[in-house]
Amino acid sequence: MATEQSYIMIKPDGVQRGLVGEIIKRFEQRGYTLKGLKLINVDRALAEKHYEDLSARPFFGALVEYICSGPVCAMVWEGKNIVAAGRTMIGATNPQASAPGTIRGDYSIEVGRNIIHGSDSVESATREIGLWFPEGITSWTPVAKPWIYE
Ligand code: 3AN
Repeated sequence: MATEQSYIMIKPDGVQRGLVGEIIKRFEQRGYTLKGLKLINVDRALAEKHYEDLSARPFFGALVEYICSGPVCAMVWEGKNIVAAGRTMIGATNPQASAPGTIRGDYSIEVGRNIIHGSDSVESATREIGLWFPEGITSWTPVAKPWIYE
């Protein structure tokens, strides 16, 4: 099985609202493997680099301010189809369009406070993991793997 990884980040509003445990629980219980985890204050340069594709959008300044406004929980999750499946678990960008049962659909109301980020493609995931975890991630294989994958 090709292992896929995604960069998942709980944004400052998710951390401040005490949703770190709930969000980690959802990915763990689904069967995905946590490969990187840290709580960090984000500097402007890193936030701007992460969101560079959105630099021409009118909300870019507010978005960078928001990401730098408090600690974020930066994570790498691994498993089959984690990029697309992670996006499904997270829900639509605008929480008003996020289905109940998704993270955004259950815990957020506004697009500018949508509590979590997930890579939107395998290529973005590779770029984002390199950006947020330049020190590398942890190599391990969970013993439960044969009970999650056939
Ligand atoms: P997603 O996070 O679902 O991949 P993107 O990459 O289009 O969505 O947007 C990145 C982030 O920019 C969103 N998570 C949200 O915080 C913010 N954002 C996107 N669209 C808007 C908007 N119309 N107004 C304010 N913030 C926005």
